[in-house]
Amino acid sequence: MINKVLIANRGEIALRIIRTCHEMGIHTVAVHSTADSDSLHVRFADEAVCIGPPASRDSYLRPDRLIAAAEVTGADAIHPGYGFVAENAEFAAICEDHGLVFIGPTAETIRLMGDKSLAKDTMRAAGVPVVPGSDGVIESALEARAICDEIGYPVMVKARAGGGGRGMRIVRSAEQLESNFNAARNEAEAAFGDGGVYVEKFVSQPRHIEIQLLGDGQGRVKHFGERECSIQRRHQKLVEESPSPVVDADLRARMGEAAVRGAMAVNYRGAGTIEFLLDADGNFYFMEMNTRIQVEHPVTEEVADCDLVQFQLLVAMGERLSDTPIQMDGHAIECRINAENPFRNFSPSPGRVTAFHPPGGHGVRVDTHAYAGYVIPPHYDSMIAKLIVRARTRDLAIKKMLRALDEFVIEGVSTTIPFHQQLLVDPRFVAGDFDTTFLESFELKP
Ligand code: MV4
Repeated sequence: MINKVLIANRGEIALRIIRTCHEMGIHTVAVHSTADSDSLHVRFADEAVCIGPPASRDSYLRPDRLIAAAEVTGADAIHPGYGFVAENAEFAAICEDHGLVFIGPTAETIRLMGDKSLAKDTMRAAGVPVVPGSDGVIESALEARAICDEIGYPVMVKARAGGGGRGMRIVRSAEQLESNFNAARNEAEAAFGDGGVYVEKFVSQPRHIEIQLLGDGQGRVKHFGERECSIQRRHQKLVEESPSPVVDADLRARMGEAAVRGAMAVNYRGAGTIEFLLDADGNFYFMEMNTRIQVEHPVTEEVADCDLVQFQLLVAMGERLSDTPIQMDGHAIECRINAENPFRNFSPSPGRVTAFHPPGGHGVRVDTHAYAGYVIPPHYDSMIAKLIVRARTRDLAIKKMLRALDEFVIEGVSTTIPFHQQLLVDPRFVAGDFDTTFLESFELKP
């Protein structure tokens, strides 16, 4: 049994986790930096512990301080949320060593999926489609040359320690290979202290489609359909939806089955996501596995009518998954509201929120830690709210989102609301005709 959970996070996700814990009768401990003393997660939790100064590396990223806070408050589990220590295998192992339940997969699984090359090898061995390329990491440009001549250009050189778009290079021809290969290796060594790279065929203009998974670590894994996440800017998602406008029941079944097969191969425990690239011909390929609850999990919760954080807690307590299939219904869209100025290259806009009026009504959900008078600190990411709507069809969901965006009042800081208002009336977005390169050519009107 878990009686008390320490939430090793801040912002909206800390609130999100506290809410589910309290519904389940589980006590909560918030941790916070000195910059977050007035945050809602501190007020909503049963107890709070200050773990350091504003910089994340001195507070939210410090395993020793998180473990000490859990020990002094008598917490028996730690929920990492997303970001910070959520995919830190060493932290998960430290929790286990201290008799604390890490709410997530085993340290072993986190480590395996954190190595993008090993993750790919694992998925290939499990029969999950992967992009053609090298078998594991490559030691020399000469070795890369032989593989690339076989698979054909363009290719991508990816860092084993990368992920989320970090440490990647496109190589368009054999002449560019040696210089790009060496540059990628040096960059990876400098950025991650790990120069291991691998190569694969470049998939042009793919969609990013991910499958939500839940495993019980006892041999059962379920999927909750897909999320369409192609609306991204510099590897930051801005809008997510479920279902994808291009995924039909057959493709969903095949992608879901592949993702479940991959997760079963590692006897996955907890909530996780398998990201796929979907090409223009309808072929899908494993890209990465995220071993955490993700920012965009609410769109799945809305269409599957479930609480994924509750599922995380239940499987962490050893509960088995039932084999009743997940029923999905309707359409959900999430817009990330960031304190950024979309007219100034999305530059951060921290500071005091002088007025805050979130939208409401049927099918509207706002996950936020902001309030009138809240001061957005400059030290953390700029997301201040997630606006999620749910309706019977995609068209109705878009209309509802536009109505909700129109109602949303946030004063004192710039936000991405005007960006969303223009995106959601773009004919290509409305038609579902977009891929991961869409925002490169999207022009925001002044
Ligand atoms: C790719 C790719 C095309 N071909 N791999 C970006 C994030 C990282 N997880 C992998 N990424 C990509 N890998 C091959 N073989 C294109 C991307 C990519 C991308 C993927 C998903 C969402 C947005 C993207 C933006 C640029 C590149």
